[in-house]
Amino acid sequence: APVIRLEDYTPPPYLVDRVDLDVRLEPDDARVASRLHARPNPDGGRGEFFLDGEDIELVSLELDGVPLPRSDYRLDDDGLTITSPPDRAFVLDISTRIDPSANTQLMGLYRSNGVYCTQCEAEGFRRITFFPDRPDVLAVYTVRIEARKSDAPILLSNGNLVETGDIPGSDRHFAVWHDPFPKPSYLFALVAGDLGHVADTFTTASGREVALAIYVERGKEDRCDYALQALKRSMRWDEEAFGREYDLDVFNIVAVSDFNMGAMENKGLNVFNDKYVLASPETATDTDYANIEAIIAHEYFHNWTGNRITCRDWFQLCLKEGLTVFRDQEFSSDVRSRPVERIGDVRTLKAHQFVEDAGPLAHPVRPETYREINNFYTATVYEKGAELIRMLKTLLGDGGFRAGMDLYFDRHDGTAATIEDFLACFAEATGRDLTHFKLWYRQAGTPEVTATGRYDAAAKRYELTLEQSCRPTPGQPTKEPLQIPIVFALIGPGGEEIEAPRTASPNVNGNLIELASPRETIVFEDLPGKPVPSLLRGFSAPVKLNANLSGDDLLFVAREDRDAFNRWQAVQTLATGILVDAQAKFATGDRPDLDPRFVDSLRRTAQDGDLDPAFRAQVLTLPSESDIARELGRDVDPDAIHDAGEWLRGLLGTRLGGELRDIYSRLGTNEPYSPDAESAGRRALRNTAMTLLAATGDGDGIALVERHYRNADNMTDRMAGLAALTRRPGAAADDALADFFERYRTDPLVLDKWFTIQATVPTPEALPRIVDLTKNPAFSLANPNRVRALVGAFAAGNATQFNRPDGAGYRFVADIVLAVDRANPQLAARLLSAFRSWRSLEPARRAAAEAELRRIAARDGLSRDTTDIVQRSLE
Ligand code: DPP
Ligand code: ZN
Repeated sequence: APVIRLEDYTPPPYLVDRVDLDVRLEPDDARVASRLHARPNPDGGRGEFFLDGEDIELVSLELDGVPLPRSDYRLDDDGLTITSPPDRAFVLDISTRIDPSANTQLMGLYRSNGVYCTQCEAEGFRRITFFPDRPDVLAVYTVRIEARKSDAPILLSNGNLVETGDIPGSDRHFAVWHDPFPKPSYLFALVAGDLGHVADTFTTASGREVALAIYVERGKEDRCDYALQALKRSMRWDEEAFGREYDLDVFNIVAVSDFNMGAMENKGLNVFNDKYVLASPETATDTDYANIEAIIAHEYFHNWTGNRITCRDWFQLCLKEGLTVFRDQEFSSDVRSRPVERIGDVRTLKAHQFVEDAGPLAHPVRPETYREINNFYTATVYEKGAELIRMLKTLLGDGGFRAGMDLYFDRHDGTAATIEDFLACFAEATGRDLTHFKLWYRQAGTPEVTATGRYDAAAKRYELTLEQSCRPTPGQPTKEPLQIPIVFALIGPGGEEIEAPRTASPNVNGNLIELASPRETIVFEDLPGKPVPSLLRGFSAPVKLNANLSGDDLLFVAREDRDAFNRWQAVQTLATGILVDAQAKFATGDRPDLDPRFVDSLRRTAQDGDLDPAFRAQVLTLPSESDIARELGRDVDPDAIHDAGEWLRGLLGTRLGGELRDIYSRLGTNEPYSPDAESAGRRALRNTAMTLLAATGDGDGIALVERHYRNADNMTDRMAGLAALTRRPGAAADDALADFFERYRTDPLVLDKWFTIQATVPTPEALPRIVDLTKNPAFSLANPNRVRALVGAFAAGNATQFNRPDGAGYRFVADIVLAVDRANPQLAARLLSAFRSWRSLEPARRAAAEAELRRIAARDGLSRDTTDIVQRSLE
């Protein structure tokens, strides 16, 4: 596949102002008549008019009502070229035939459980009709859908419904939808089928009433309420936090069971993976509820950041995604607990984005080349993209940030914009020069910041030296220093914050240090005593900080810092140090020991009733195996890391046994389940306590977990119990798994949890069992959720077994990648990216992983998606 380069961007030679679609649906024969009102682009070059088209059959083609002679166009695998279009406005009538049932890629128009639906981002519209399928061609769409009433009583598309009717003398009917807002083709959507729905209304700040509905497969209507309420909260929040109102008369959401992504923000018709809509206390965990709320919000927020203002080209993907992730994170922080959200977001960032940045798939937030855009819906574009917006806000302040956003909405509404356009709004609104900041978009890799402090007691002076560096990433051997906002405080010996410490440094502004050079020393004067620095508060920049704090200082920060994030971070840093040492000992057969002061620190947090239970749960949750692997960075031995984690959890379960039992019994409740953040926080703390008690492996702990599983009256508790029981294979685990299957055997989304639990059992029994599960009738390689629940969870969440020393884990995942690739390349490529850390493994595993990557690379007929990932992984 050719490399596509940002620097090669040219404006489209022809624009399309209006698209009239007429879609007639049959399960394996859909006819699409498309009328394009096109004209030469005054800002574009002249010449041929290229319309993308893929896997579709051209039935007829007319220009201004006259069939176009064969000599006036070319047809090839990529699309249709009109060789000499008129030099004035013209109308193209294109009719095509497609087979929705044969579409296993889940891009374009396909059928999912008997429901017709579409997915057009990034390049799916070309699988429906011939069109200049690029985001800088914005058109107003009118869509007529026709289908058999029995097959598809519900007919939906973007915008507002303008007409419905029956086709006389047949069992067919139609609906016409009109979307007045110009949009790129990737935001087109159509859904048709026999769907149930729930409805509500929302009145906007200016008093307009919007009809809301969520459509689902029949029988699932009673699981939509939480999503519907979350939608209303999102709509209100965007008015309050960003001054953005909804703009159509209707807002529809559809949940389908076969979907490559989480959800899709099509204008007025969001299409969701059912996993991120459907919830009831019996079927969804607290985490599911939180994800539903965040993703409903995310897709809704795209209405302004993505739809009203879209991207000029796919290199600008972060323009909508990073910004919209930032917006959904802020929403969740406002409706839940801000520090707990931040901790969760940072955990996610480090677990996915830092790992991506450290391996062969590293790329800038705004990539400058790609071969397959589907492979750039990444943690870097999304999560690091959101961190860049957060830094911008930190640097400009709340007022400056809001002024820049207002200018952006004002100036670019209705257009396809770039990162340059976006940053120019903030520069203009605040008078700040953002030239240096822009490097964050161009330079890949996780910067490392090292801090060294020196206190001169006689002079009452504290010198803080900050250094930054960044390792090479593919295509970027040398790195330039970045502008890094470090929110900080100096904490005095009694735990008090030293207000506005005196410094002559021009790079300190209140509680913010702006580090812009490779090395900077900041001198603080007139201090009351030796301070402990609290740096990178709230994780103010996506960097790896080495604060060089002693164990005593970290314990002090864990206890005294007013910044909750840094209290949590101090405990994580201590735990990471303990686990890194312990895994080295386990690797050589030694026994580690544990500093009792660390245990005391956790005990204090566990018992502190003034703290939010959700926060206490976060503090008691140790760094994951992948956190430790990332910390080590090379010659990783996943078994040693696992042993270290088991040892530490078991020891904490024993040493904190009394406190944990106390938490467990005190937080038990007879109240009916409620998914709100506070109730969820109490369950999180109680389940964390239970998990630590189970880790001791003693009879009492196991008995407690068995009771916990059996008595659970909601999915959060039941899953926590099942997860704890299945860590150790045996009769108790098998009984619980059999019980769980019987309870939920008819519910695919819940069975996904059952697949995932078994995929992540950290013992050698896991792999043969997973191979067996691929033959279970409830499993299907055709359904992305099933594949991710079993194979994806194994590859990404079972470090010891995926990385089995005999290479069998790699072989299994590679086999599945190859089996899935022909039918669904996006899914295959996504699974394959689980190999991205292969170079950091110890030599034997490294060789075994490489052999599987090479086996995939050698396969004929590999998709572009998978070829791109495998080649970059091996480079
Ligand atoms: N649907 C995906 C998202 O919302 C891609 N736009 O992030
Ligand atoms: Zn998005």
